[in-house]
Amino acid sequence: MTDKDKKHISKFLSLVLRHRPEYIGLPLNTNGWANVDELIEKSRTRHMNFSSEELAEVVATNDKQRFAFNDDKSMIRANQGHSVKTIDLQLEAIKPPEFLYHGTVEKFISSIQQSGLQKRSRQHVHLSEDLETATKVGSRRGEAIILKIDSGTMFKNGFTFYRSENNVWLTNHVPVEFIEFK
Ligand code: HQG
Repeated sequence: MTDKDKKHISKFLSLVLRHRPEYIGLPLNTNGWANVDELIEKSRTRHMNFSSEELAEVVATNDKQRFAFNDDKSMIRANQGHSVKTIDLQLEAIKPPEFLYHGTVEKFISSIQQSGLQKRSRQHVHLSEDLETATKVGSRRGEAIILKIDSGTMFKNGFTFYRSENNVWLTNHVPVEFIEFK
């Protein structure tokens, strides 16, 4: 498989495991898991042909470790980023670092200054532990603007934080008073 093939499969997996399982009629359980054999079989209906070995390679080499298998490798799910409302990843609430970062772009700033960081179509607001990752996230949309989040104070004020399997920090909403705009 070339890197291009892997990226193509990864994008397809993000679509069906996070956003639109109905695109291939794939059942996801309440915790977001899909049966691997079923995923492979149903993907063929959309001309996405990959073997279980190829799937394992995509999961293992994925730049952001977006997907995970269960212990016996019979099930697969996305580690975060879902928009399917009914999925509960059952993440454990944990204490965040003092500061976290969010990469965004200029056109969203005035709206963020009014309503804070909103989860939009996803289940959570996504935050990064380091500037480099936040810059990459923001750069998907243009020139990145980095917001510094006072997660330590938020936590002291009772806000809940989670960390996904692939180290993305998640929370429900970041009110403006905890955002440093520079
Ligand atoms: C913005 C990718 C206006 C927010 C990344 C962002 C990440 C507001 C966009 C993951 C707003 C939502 C998530 C407000 C937030 N007014 N705009 N009040 N509050 N926004 O894609 O954080 O490659 O849902 O700044 O690497 O960009 O898919 O979130 O620009 O980890 O694995 O609304 O997606 O990972 O966009 O990215 P998204 P995100 P994957």
